Amino acid sequence: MLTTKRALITGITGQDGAYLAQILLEKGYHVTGTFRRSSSVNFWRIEELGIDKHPNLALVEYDLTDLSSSIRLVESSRPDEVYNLAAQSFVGVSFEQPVTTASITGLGAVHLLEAIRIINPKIRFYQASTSEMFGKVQAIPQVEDTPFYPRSPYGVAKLYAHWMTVNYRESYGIFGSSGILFNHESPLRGREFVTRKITDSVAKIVQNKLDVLELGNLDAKRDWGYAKEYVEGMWRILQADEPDTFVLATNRTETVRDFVSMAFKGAGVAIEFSGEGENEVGHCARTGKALVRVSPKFYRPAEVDLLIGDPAKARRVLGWEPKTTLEELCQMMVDADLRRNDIGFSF
Ligand code: NDP
Ligand code: GDR
Repeated sequence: MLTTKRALITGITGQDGAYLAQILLEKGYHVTGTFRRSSSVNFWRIEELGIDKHPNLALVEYDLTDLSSSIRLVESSRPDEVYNLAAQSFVGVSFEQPVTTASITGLGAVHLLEAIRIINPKIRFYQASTSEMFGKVQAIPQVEDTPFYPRSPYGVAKLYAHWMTVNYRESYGIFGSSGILFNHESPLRGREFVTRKITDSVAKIVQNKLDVLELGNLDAKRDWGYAKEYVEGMWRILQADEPDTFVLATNRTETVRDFVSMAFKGAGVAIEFSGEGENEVGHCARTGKALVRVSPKFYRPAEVDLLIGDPAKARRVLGWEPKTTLEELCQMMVDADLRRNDIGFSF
């Protein structure tokens, strides 16, 4: 049975916004998705998913940093559910633009919470919280009540938005829920993030369009899942009986180095690593050619060394669990990038 509900998604031009719009449209929702004004707005993700011209999808220009626009947006789109996915979401950039990051990623959420409080406190609100809030981890694995210790301006901004969501829940009875999502990837991931940078570069290397993949910290460990499954989790979080906070993760962690090996393997190349730190090199096992190098320009002033989340609460309360393995996810991304690079796809 299709729903007649209305949803507002901020950040529909991003990875999660595109997948979430797709699954909500499939469920019958009327979806308003926001994009930012720029000289050339890029809708490649919703185009690739084939939903850009869906009759139940309205695309609206919006900037999260503006309170009055937030009020007007919530008023005009009349949502039952708001999914706040818009953010300056790149951790590396947040060190260079801490104030912009605070304004978009932190304060932006409060603009929407205020709009909901003023216009219709019955609207359900989803905040895209992050495992980056655990930062320098205080327990392994991380769960909903593991103490936070963010390690970047992005993590700090997200923690502010997270607590404001809890605060509006407790102060005004707003159905404000927070998903603490661990890294989730897909063929729609931005190329600045490490997994997609790797799969895109691997595709270019095997097609002789790139010599070497340059990366930063290969020792960082992440809990990587498949984005399409995580946006389904966001929806479930807003269908729960009570507003709450949930961890979505796979409970498996691997290093960046492991992901590099997996991606090359997916393209038929075996890689061997030698050396340490800045001198570490990944060679083709067959030819000996250096295909991966470390460049300190990709190091961060403070690093999150290890993330691994236990999604037991989401499994118990929401019936949510990840299904796609990291090997399957990596292969899906490599295959998509091989295909795109082959046909000269322009993003
Ligand atoms: P993306 O970076 O792919 O998408 C972010 C979206 O926010 C884009 O549509 C972007 O628009 C939009 N945006 C940026 N600044 C503004 C602004 N000032 N006003 C309005 N919109 C803006 O992120 P993801 O899809 O990967 O992530 C979705 C959310 O989930 C983010 O909040 C992220 O921080 C969070 N998150 C992501 C995780 C992940 O692993 N992917 C894990 C945990 C949390 P534009 O295209 O114009 O830049
Ligand atoms: P992250 O993702 O910071 O976890 O944030 P990212 O893919 O950028 O980095 C993961 C780890 O890889 C290391 N790394 C590199 N990272 C990038 N981007 N480029 C490199 O060349 C490189 N080399 C090594 C990083 O140092 C890091 O340890 C993502 C974002 O989606 C956030 O918005 C989200 O909240 C978190 O995931 C959960």
